[in-house]
Amino acid sequence: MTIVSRRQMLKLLGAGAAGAMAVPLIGRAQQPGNFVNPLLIPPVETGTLVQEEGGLQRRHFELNLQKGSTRFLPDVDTATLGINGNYLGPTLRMRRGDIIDIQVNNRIGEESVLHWHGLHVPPRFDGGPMQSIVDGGSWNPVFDIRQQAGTLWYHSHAMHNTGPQVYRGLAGMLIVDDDVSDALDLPSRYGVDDIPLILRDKRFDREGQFDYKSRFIDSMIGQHGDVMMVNGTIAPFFEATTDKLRLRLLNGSNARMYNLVFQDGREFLQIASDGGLLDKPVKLSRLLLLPGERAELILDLSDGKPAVLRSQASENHFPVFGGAFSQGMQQMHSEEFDIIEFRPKARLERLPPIPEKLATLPAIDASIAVKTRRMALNMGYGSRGGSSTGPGWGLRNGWGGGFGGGFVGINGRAMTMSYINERVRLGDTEIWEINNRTPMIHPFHIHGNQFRVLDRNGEPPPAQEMGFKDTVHVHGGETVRVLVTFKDFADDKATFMYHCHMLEHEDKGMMGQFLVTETGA
Ligand SMILES: [Cu+2]
Repeated sequence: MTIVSRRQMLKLLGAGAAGAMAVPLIGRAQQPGNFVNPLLIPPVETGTLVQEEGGLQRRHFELNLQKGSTRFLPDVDTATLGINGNYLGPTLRMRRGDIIDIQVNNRIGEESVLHWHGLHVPPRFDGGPMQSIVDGGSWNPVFDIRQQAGTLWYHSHAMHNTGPQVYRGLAGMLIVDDDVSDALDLPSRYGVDDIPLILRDKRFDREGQFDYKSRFIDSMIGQHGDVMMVNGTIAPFFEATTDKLRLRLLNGSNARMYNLVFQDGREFLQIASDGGLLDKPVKLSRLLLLPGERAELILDLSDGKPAVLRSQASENHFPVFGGAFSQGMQQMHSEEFDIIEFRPKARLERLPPIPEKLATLPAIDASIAVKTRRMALNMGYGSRGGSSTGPGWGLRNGWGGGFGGGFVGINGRAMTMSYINERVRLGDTEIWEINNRTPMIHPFHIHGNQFRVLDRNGEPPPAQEMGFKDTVHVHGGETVRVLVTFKDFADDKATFMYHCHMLEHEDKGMMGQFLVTETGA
């Protein structure tokens, strides 16, 4: 998958010159594994408190979507987008009970909008494509925080243009705090023992600029890059001063999945999923994280040895078939690469043990569901077999028929702004049955409300999927059922979205919109 060859990249990097950096490329058999750059920690933005009449106070944020340039590679400035900066955005920090107002100013030269991924907010303030902000315009959502502490994020949700904008940098982390999590004695010093990790893969062209979707395969399996970054840092390391680290992982990649392990096979604890703390820590040695998903992990460094986080090959649940699409999928599942090294200092501060009880989550009770709504994920593919050799893509390469028109959708429809796919009654609990009728894995995201996973192909989900989630991965051919309650916010006009979080699929139409109304009609 390497477009810039190693030789070209080294040339670009001025190999031989003093201070030249070896860029570890994904997809190479041997990773250099030399982590040379200190991990950048995004700045925190807590907003400013504004007093209102009646003793209420608001937390006011000002977010500027802007153009910039960033030096990822030595001696090359890459054109990027950022929020209050050149690339990515600050970590927004808010508290349960806060009244939030956010002034979003769009100055990027094209329409955009910010979506608060995982926040339970009214649809008109959710930042879907309906709230699109023209270039030079502003948008001012106001909402209060009604959910438990957790690691969320925010990103562009521009119609047909989310992939390119997020790729260039319109994304950031959003942390919700509350009294329950504060009382737990978890590592919580941001940038010291509580570390944001935004995982993104990039591909550069020969001029050192982002190379987006230059190949047909990029729209099929989604945009994959060959340079791994964390918080915009290539080949990063983090020097730990404590014997435990809380890692807030966000898969902020357009399409790449991570099958996370530590190189030495060490176990770790998962303490939170998308929507916040689990009821108790889950011990794992491997974690699959798809685009849009988050996980909070506890890494134990008390042995004083460095720990390297890497992505391992993952199981492809769909049989191999002929053609370029299948080949791309196999590559997606087989790539292995290093992500970041955690380097313990000689003397480590000892932190208290991780509590055995974390949050008290409501029981998962499917019997209160009033209906089951079916969501079939579709891609037009494979109507004709064929050889994977020969020039070009298309019929002869087995990705023919349906994909000739590039169809990607849900329940046989590609998203259009003028069509409301589903109508839900306020307060109802429903089962959404997500049936993946494609050969590839997709992360399915529902806006507005956190959900619980009921089962995968009829089997109970693993413990780490038993907490609150807003994005769930569904393997090729698999059926996943989730339980979701549509609380608090009805609106006759503004819709919520549901979609695949592989952004190239979302942009092509693997998305739909639903209204929540008082009557459900
Ligand atoms: Cu998808």
